Amino acid sequence: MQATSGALTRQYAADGYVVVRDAIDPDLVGAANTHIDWLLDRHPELAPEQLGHRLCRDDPFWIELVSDQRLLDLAELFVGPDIALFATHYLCKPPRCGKGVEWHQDGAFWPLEPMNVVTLWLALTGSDLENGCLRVLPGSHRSELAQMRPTDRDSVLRRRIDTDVDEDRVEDLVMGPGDVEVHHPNMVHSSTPNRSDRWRRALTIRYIPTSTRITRPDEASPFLLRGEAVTGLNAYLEPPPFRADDHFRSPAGKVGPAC
Ligand SMILES: O=C(O)CCC(=O)C(=O)O
Repeated sequence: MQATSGALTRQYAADGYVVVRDAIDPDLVGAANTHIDWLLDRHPELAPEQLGHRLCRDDPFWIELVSDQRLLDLAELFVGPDIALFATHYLCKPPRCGKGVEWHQDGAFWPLEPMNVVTLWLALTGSDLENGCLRVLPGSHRSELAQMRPTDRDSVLRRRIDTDVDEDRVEDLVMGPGDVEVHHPNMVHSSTPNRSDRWRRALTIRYIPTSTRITRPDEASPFLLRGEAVTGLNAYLEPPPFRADDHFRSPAGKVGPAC
């Protein structure tokens, strides 16, 4: 049985993250995986870890995906009813060579005022320690944003927080496709490289309440997804119209414009 919304927000407040099992159905997970394959074909110049949010600005399927009502209902528990997209990335780790992500707090990178934002991390394959699961430090969201320092590790970020992480307190989040992890911008987290023969794929979605100002709009992909905008605060993009020759069409027909 799914946890109630009260249980989810209580665990988030206590730990800085919470996992919701089977939030998204296998058809939509399958469609997102086919979308990733399509993107990788069209963008051989991009590493699978770096299918970044600028691509979503002209991708109707991607905007439909992050507008899924189940995801927005979850986001609403943490940011309220007026919800905008700030950014979204597919972070995919190929078998054997997929890179890890060093310890960090997301808020250290983001041009948001105030830092009121929530991440939904949607698992699109299984993830475990061998293929590159998320690792989190429960309760670390109560600490301030720490300084970052460069690292010479071959990781997605090439920077890490400049404080020690107590490995004894770390939780490794083993997740199945369709599970969603929700996390706070100050929560310290990382992920392992992929040492397995399997892909590890996930979609990160950063949702803000419309009362959060994006201070450097060129670093964002702002779309109003639910509720009302605050006048004069952020300039939202129009949802891209579907063009059959240019855009991905969901094979399952579950998401995306009708033919
Ligand atoms: O997907 C990963 O491996 C890391 C994701 C992450 O660091 C994030 O969502 O902030």
